[in-house]
Amino acid sequence: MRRLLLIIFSVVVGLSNACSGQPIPVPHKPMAVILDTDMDSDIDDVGALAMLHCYEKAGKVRILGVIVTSDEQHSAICTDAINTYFGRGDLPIGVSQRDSLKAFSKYTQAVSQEFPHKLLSSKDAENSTSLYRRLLAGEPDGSVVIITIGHLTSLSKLLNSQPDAISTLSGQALVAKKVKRWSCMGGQFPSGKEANFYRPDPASTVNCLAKWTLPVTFAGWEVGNQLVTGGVDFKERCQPNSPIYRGYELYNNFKGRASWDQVAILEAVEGVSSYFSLIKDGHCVVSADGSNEWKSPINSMHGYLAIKSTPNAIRKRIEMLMLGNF
Ligand SMILES: [Ca+2]
Repeated sequence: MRRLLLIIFSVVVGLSNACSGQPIPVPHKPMAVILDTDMDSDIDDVGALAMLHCYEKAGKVRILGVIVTSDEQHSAICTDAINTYFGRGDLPIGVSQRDSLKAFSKYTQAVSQEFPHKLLSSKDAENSTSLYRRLLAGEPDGSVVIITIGHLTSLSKLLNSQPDAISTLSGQALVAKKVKRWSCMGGQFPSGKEANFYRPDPASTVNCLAKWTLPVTFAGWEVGNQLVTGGVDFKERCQPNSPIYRGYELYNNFKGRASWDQVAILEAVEGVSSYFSLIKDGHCVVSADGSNEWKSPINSMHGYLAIKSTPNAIRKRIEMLMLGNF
């Protein structure tokens, strides 16, 4: 009887919503995200990953896995330690390179030694192409957002990949079927030469842009460069026994750093919102040396960001998210 009354109540409420023209709430579905990072020489990747975990805790995203496109030997382990700190030690990590790794990061080794993680070596991580393919194959069509905050070697390898035991589709076809859009920290707009595009693998940038047919938003160098985060005021609010605190401490002892990578995360999850304008009057052309230029004619899939609100408002929002406050 109680169940019957509940059903009648639900029907009546539903009808009244329909009759009043009020939209019936649809349950929110978190956005499925793959992050592709070069967590090594710079610290903004750490801030970006912290933001992504904050969004996940707030129910905005579902992180599928992290691709580590780096030749630094502790980069993947450090990424695993950060994921573990945020309760996602289960996240798969794919690496672009397992051999001939170098040690040049100011923080990845210390974070790896000081914080728990499961991954003992990059050699134990999955190959980036196979992880990309496995994650994409397991998701509904047109649903995955790829965020790249490093150079494009792994994405290029994915796009070049051939059908295999994971999927009968080529990498390009798999991306076209499963991906919704790409948020890319890279390039300088309207023209310039930026590290993710030219160092160490400009051929991959050219290949990615040639093979990419879906919406892509570029968060250029000039945007994040205006947004310094991780300074002394951040230090006062950051949990001292966290890998985020240690990373920024080891990097430059909280002198602050531009938020190039965090912009790509912010835009990927919140859209241009009140913070950015999306310039769509042309398309991005990358030369063989990795320099880029915004040119006509319009490619409706391409857009790049410009700051619309004040840099300080965006900077504050980024730091809030880096601190875990949605
Ligand atoms: Ca980066």
